[in-house]
Amino acid sequence: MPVGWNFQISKAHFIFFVINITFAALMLNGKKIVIVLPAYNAALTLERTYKEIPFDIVDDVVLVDDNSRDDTVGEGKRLGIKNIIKHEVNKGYGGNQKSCYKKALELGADIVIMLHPDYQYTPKLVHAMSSIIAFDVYPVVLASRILGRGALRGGMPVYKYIFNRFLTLFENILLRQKLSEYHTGYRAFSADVIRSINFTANSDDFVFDNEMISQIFMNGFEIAEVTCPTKYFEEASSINFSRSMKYGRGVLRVSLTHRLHKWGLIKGKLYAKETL
Ligand SMILES: Nc1nc2c(ncn2[C@@H]2O[C@H](COP(=O)(O)OP(=O)(O)O)[C@@H](O)[C@H]2O)c(=O)[nH]1
Ligand SMILES: [Mg+2]
Repeated sequence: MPVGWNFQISKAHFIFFVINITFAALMLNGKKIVIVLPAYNAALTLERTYKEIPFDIVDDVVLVDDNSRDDTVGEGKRLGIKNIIKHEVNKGYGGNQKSCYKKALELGADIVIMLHPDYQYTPKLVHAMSSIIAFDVYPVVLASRILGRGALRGGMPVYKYIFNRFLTLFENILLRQKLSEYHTGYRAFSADVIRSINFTANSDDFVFDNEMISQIFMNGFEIAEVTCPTKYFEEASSINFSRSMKYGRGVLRVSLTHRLHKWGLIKGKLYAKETL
């Protein structure tokens, strides 16, 4: 009977409509948000970090274990994390993030948030950071420990604070930007930004983070910052003085390369237009 048939269709439409509305309400402006956790010996802090993730807007979590010596993977499975990647060899912090971003793009993320699983940065800022991107205010957001006054009070070692300030000043001058810091491990990106930069060309070491910011600015994107509390405790910090020095030298190199490339004096290999 045509009338009954029409009624059936409209009922189906109605259900479809309700489901859509429900999903849209659970998402942030219809955006798929994926949190990536680059992990190395994070078994002791993973649960605390994971439990604070706001799953009212976060759709997926990716845990990449860089061949930890502890049972980070077992802990991730116990918590029910669906996307776990284990590196069979230790690739380094940058190598870890490469796997993170590839997987997040594969999952169809619109917004990707990189959060250290060492519970150093509060997941409670995920809403704020995601909103800035989801509503097209800025395509990248960094959670800055330096914007407020709490970095030293929160336990950041004095030498790290001084290096942070010095490297930030140097980098701001050479990149002609005005960030409060380039060294935070808490960052949110629109997936379009990640796709537009050749992040696979970056270092596998800590300087990866800095190279990524340089590539983002080189491609003409703007970066926003939100104030983030600083928390240093034993399990949250393992980088020692000599590794920090190595990172610092890398930052100086990235900043100089950025400027020389901008002036057209060299061709920086990180800025070649090879995208995923
Ligand atoms: N993949 C990988 N990650 C590492 C390694 N060493 C440290 N990390 C991670 O890099 C991030 C920053 O290191 P962390 O010691 O917390 O630095 P800090 O908090 O700035 O003092 C953390 O998420 C660590 O788990 C490593 O050898 N390989
Ligand atoms: Mg840390």
